[in-house]
Amino acid sequence: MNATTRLLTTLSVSNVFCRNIHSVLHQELKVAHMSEVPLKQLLLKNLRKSASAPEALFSTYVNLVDSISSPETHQEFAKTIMEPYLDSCFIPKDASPASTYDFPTASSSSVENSSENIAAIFSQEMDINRNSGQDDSFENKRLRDIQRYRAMRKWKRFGKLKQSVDPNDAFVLRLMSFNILAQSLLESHPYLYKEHDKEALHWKVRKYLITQEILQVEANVICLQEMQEAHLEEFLIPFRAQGYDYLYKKRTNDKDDGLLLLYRADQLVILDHLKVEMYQSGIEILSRDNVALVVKFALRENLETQIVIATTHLLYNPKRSDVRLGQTQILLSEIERLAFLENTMTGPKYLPIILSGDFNLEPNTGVYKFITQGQFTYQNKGRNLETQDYRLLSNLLIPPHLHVTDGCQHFNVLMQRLRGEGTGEVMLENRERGQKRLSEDASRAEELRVNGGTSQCQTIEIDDKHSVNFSSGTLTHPFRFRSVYKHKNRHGKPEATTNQGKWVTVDYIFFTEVEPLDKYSLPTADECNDLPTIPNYAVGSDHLCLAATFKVLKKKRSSL
Ligand code: KL2
Repeated sequence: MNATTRLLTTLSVSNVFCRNIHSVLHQELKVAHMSEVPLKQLLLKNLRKSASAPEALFSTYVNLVDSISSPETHQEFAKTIMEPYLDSCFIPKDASPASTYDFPTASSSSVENSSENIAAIFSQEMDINRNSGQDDSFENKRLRDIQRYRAMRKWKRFGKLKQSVDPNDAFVLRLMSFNILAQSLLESHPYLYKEHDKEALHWKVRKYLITQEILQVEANVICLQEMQEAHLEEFLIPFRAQGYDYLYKKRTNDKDDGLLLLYRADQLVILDHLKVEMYQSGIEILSRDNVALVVKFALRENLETQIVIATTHLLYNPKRSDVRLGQTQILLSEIERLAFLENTMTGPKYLPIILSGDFNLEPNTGVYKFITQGQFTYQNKGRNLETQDYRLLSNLLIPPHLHVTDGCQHFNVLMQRLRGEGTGEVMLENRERGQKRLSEDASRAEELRVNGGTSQCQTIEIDDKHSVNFSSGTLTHPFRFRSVYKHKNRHGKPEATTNQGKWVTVDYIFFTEVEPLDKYSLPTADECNDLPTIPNYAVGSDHLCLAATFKVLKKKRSSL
């Protein structure tokens, strides 16, 4: 294990770091000298992201060390004054995990061996009953944690009666959503994992637990967030073997993780898909690297039966709910163009939609209300989308030159749909598709209709029945999303999907036009507090997974 890896996987390092801040500063300057990385920008970026200055400094240090890839530099680094006290945070090289965890066949300290042993332990399906009543060893405690976790995650039916589904009438679709915690993110925020079992943080151990839990749920569609690109190929192996195919979309720019959507290729066919980038150059509110996948599926056995499934991982920064709102507006406008079926007397008709992922926002906050109620006024709210008395948002959220209306529709798509005019081209840039925003000439033609340069509210009539708004201060969307989870148990205790200082819900499965049959129930925050902080030996990520089963009505084949 080289010095960098050791540094990054150290859990108590930030405590040590705080005690040795002078050495770190000295070291940071030394490493900065060896690196091409602009120290000031990096530090500023980390200050923005971190909860405290020491954490920012430590992240900067880690980033710097990580940026230096030559073995000589690592050697140089290994010789430095950091080493003695970093070493003290690690299991010594020759220490066997057997001494700590007493794995049945553990004989070496390699992670590979540890994970194989863990696999062996898990596959024996918990010797816990045999062991209980004997010594209260660490091993027994761990097995009890696994059992307690499993007891928390029962499948619960919607409604009292068991629904029977006639396969001639409906398809049973099970969807899972899971933020699996990219190892790179775990390693770049080591101060978050001080209290954890070190061994449970190795990617091999976490990958095993994550894969086991996903496969055991037997979903037809699996939406994963924080899939590290470098881990993708090895991660796919068991899923490929089970007949899953996939789409992957990395977050933009320098991020190395993204969204992985796996689907059962023997049951579902992809008719169309969008790899959505929220990043739009030169626009502050859309300057983050978050992405989404929007996929139009058909049943392989009945191609007329279609559904749109989308997943995303929105910005983390707890203070910038305005950014998450702008990102949601982009995402919903992309879902809108893929899910659109037809205009009817009562309004547009859409395919069934399931939208899932890590939205980094809590129930009943601004963006949640927008998604579930279809309307939200941001004007005169603070950046957290709550009322506050300074730095109020104006009527302008995302700029009109993107041609995304306040109703979450692409203006050009609407013009083509309703008037048969224009190219129907979307004005979002997309680096993966090499799609720039429309050239000046093309956009000038569009500007005749939408004044992209103004921040004034604009209303544009498309035909005698349809008009659209830009920068009105209020967003709407045409979908009636419901959440699978109600975020509280029957006693009113809040459920949780992750721990952000406290246990909270930030992951969701929203749906329209399908009938939920059952869900993989979530524990309450209080119940989560009874388990060792995740990731642990029962849960491989810092989020809990969500899953639900839906009844998708089959289209009757039109008889000739
Ligand atoms: O909460 V998350 O964790 O949905 O699992 O999504 C983000 C955060 C992820 C991608 O940005 O990285 C995590 N403190 C804690 N966690 C952070 C921080 C931070 N300062 N920055 C990013 N993440």
